Amino acid sequence: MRGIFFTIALWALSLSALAESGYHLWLRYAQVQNAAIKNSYRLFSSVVMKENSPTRTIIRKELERAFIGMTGYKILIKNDLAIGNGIVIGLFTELNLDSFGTPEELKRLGNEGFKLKSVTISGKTQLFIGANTDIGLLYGVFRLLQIMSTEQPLAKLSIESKPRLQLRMLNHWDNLNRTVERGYAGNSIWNWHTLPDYVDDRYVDYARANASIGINAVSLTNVNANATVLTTAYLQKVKAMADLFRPYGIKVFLTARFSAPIEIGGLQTADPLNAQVKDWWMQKAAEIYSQIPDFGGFLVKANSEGQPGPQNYGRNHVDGANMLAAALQPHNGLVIWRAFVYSNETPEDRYKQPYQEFVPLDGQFASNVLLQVKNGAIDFQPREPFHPLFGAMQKTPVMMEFQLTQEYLGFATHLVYLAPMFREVLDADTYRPHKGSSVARVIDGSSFDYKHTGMAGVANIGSDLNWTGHPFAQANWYALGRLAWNPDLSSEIIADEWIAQTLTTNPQAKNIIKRIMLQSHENAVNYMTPLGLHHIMGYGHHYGPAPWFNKASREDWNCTYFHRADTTGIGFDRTKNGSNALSQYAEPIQQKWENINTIDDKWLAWFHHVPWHFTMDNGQTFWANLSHKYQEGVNGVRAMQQLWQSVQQHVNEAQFKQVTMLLHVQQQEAVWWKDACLAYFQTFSKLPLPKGVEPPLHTLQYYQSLSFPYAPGNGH
Ligand code: BDP
Repeated sequence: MRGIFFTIALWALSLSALAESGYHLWLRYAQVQNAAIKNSYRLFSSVVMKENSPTRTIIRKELERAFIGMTGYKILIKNDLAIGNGIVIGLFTELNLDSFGTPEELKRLGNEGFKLKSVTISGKTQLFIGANTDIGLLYGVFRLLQIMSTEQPLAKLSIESKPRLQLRMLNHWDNLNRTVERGYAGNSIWNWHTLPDYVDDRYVDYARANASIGINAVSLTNVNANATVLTTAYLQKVKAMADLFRPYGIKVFLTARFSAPIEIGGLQTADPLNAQVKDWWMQKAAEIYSQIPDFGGFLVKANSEGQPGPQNYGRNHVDGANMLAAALQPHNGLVIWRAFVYSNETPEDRYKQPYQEFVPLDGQFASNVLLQVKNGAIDFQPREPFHPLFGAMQKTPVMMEFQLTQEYLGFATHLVYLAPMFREVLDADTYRPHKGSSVARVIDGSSFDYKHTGMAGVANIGSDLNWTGHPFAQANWYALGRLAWNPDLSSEIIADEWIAQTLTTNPQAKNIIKRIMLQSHENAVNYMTPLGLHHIMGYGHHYGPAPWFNKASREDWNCTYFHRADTTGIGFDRTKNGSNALSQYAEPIQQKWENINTIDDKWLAWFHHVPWHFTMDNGQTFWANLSHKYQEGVNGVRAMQQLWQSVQQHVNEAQFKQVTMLLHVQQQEAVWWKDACLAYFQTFSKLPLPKGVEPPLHTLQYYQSLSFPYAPGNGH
């Protein structure tokens, strides 16, 4: 008896420990705090739905779990509601509700859209959830649960929603040996060794989390690809995952190593124009689709950073992409070709290379090819101007690649909410084809009528109990899904939703946490790379500051290549007098950014070699402004620490403690960044630190002597 009691107690303890760990993400379904709202939810615990598909079983289970968690009530599945309160779930054809809209209007909601509508008859409220497909219903139900976990009333709902982008995708950079390139949250969650027979429950929770925010595509493997995943044995493993993800509306993609025909196919070449190579890919595609009929397609990094590609055979990106596209086309598969290419053989500003490479090829790609473009032209920097390829490819669908894993933003130890950064990029006006054509309009297909649209986030997920290492990094995964669904959503709304579902519904605490989140990105930019500085982090691992670094095997991997500090000033001249990367942007942008007096401060050192004594709008020199920005970054983190202390009673103990410790680390690292960068740049400016800027704690030599051979994320 005592034994049983002990076991139950342990079980209860481990359950609550799991609840406190962040494992449940934004699907925590915590007890509703507002008593009136909670009571009103109980009225909706009768549900009418035919359970005739795996997706509907998922819906029923999710509703059960959520209702128990939020109201303590178990839902009752009924055949009809007569005139009682409750929820009615069904395809539009099943519901046959006139007030939903005309057949044409409903059709326009597509395969993934849904409607939520409350109808009150004789004092009883019925909430209808309708869609054209079961996946639409799943999305509708998740929206309902989001509304409930943010404690809003259900009686007057009238919501219609459909995704603006077709592909809403996570790109895992996970290796088959379970290391994760640029992963800071443990190992890969994919246990390739035990698949396909052992399918970890965690994959289910992963699929639930993705479906709840509309993510419908995942690429499982690193873009620095390993051909082994395309072997028959591994395809069995991929199939097990695809089968699991299917009823959640999630398609699986794989990264295709361009040299796979040689490595696993026994051919002498991977030349895309070679008949045997073409045939090999045709057969491979057929094999994949025989196992996974809805396989999404291939994500390809070619001829970039040592990855093989068509250029190894004197062919171009079109030759490579179209060869794969031809193999996938009979099965409706897609090729997602990455535009992150640069070569050090070309003595050209790295900024300019992707545009130079791809713009001449516009119009030549097959109709099932998308070009995946990083938000900026260099590489996921803390803040980067939008990539000039957005708006420049009118005939080739361009999709967005954001990085959720914080490779350049403090790993998983810094609290950096990325939605404001994503917004800044999405809102940027490309002026192509005309003013008002924001990056969001380009990627949602409205500027150039793209056939395919999408947004991908490089995942920040690992085997850590809370998935993302930093509890707040979950918000970046969440934001990616929400913005891919609706690229116009504000950072504030996304933060509101996430906080209420994940941390607390207390209004004051929510506001404080939101303040922390909304200022966090600006703070990080300030203490790392203010006023347009970029790529001055540690070599290889990218941990911490190393602006002095100049020993890389290629010039454009050196920090000194990017900041170019000398006694006259600092920054990369990309104007007409310099590399002229600005010429790749539309005329109005060129004009504004070409002039050091009209360019936004935040882009200064991206495009100008700014004299140390240059007078800025506030009347102070660039050096003084730079120094103050670094200090502002540090002060900002200290402010976040204080704000966090004030919410202690409203968040769970374990996460409170975790974030407190992480903010402490962040504060110390912010000081390190400020001190190391200012100490180093001062050797060029030869100017004193202005008043209000704390002097460095150590000498420059000390910062230069630090080394981190085991910094995480190198993926080896
Ligand atoms: C860089 C990363 C590298 C990736 C590369 C990519 O440092 O690990 O392989 O991006 O996107 O930022 O391919």
